[in-house]
Amino acid sequence: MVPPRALAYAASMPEPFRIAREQIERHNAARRADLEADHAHLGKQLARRGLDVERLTEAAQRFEVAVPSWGVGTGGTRFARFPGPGEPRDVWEKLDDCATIHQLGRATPRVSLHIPWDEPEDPAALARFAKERGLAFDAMNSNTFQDFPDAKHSYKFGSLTHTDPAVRAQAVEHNLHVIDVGKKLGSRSITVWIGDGGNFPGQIHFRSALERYLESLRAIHAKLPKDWTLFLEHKLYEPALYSTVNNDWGTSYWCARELGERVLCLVDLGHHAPNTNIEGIVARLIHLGKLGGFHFNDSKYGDDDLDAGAIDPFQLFLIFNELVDAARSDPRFAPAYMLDQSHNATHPIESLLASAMELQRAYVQALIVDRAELAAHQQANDVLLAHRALKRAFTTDVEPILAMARLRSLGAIDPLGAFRASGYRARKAEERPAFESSRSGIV
Ligand code: RM4
Ligand code: MN
Ligand code: MN
Repeated sequence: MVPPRALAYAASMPEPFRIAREQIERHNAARRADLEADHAHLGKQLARRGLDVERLTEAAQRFEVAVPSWGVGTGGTRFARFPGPGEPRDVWEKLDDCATIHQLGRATPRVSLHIPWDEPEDPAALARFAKERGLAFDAMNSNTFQDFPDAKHSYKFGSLTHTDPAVRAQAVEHNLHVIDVGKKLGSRSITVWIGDGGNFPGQIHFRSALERYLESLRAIHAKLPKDWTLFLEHKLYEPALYSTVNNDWGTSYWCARELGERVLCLVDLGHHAPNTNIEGIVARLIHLGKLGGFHFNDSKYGDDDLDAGAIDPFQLFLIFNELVDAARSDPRFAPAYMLDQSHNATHPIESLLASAMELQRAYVQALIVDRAELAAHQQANDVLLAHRALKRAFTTDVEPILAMARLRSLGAIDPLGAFRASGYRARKAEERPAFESSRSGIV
């Protein structure tokens, strides 16, 4: 199947619709005076707390999180997917949507690709295409959790940990291929998440499966470019429903430690049992020097892949509280931030915009925690005041800082409002008629 964008080029069709700079300027002009007043007022309030609103606004402007290419397609559940009109049909159109997200929100300059879902025929052309749109590539993601038509071996019973060395070799080879593609795109990391595990007690020998995992990772690590990082992503369950090989942060940590310095742990918020203290896990991994990055999302029951901050914004804040705390003592501390969400019921562009904003909010709120005060209350065992010190930051409405950061970075004061007013959705629905095999998002 020839990708639609290639067809479009062939027929020299008009360039796809983009939101014009003037549209955003008009949108901002109508909101600017109110924002300036709100920002100045918040500045006065924060000054009373010894905080400089300008520095906070600059910090908000610097905040970045990568978007997942698979997040711009409509997601689905294992029951059904309800694709919306105009959803991207290939990696080029996905990048167009990612560019729109960054154009309005200014916090998402990088895209994380999934191979082979996003396999580029010509990586150099894709890299140019992204650059033209002000985008770069973040971590690459390998996929050995499903079978693809040309594959020799099936991953039905595992990939990197399969009992058959031939299947493991194929999975290792795939990861090396993903690294190769990533090198051509300017990426510097790969995230390995596998679905390997068992559905029934007795199916898998726990200890040998973990040894096989490590052995396969060693083979990948041996060929990892020197300036690359390998992220290990643990997950409690699913698709394996009884046991999973890399099922928790402890296992992930042990593997990362066995493998070497350039192997770090990646925390996907959805990959824990309900009510797990994820900020505690984050603190542990920071302490052990193995926190590599995040897949941000939110959840209520399982790996729900709901929008970051949608269910438990306080948890998100507490995670950023740990991150900000760690960055104070180590200026080089810079874990990779990525979103990993599935948008089943919302427009993906809107959800990704809103999610990046929620992360930025949690980050700025964490920046305004009075750490000296918090430390003093902790030292004195003043439980309630220590807690209040966090709550005071969490309940501060920092929206004017976020909006001002966007305005100063040439984004939209109200990205969702600007997106709705832009006509983007209707134009894409016309430009991108669904074709039979078009698939985006996770089902
Ligand atoms: C997994 C995990 C991985 C993502 C896949 C699609 O649950 O979160 O990061 O690549 O889903
Ligand atoms: Mn993930
Ligand atoms: Mn997941």
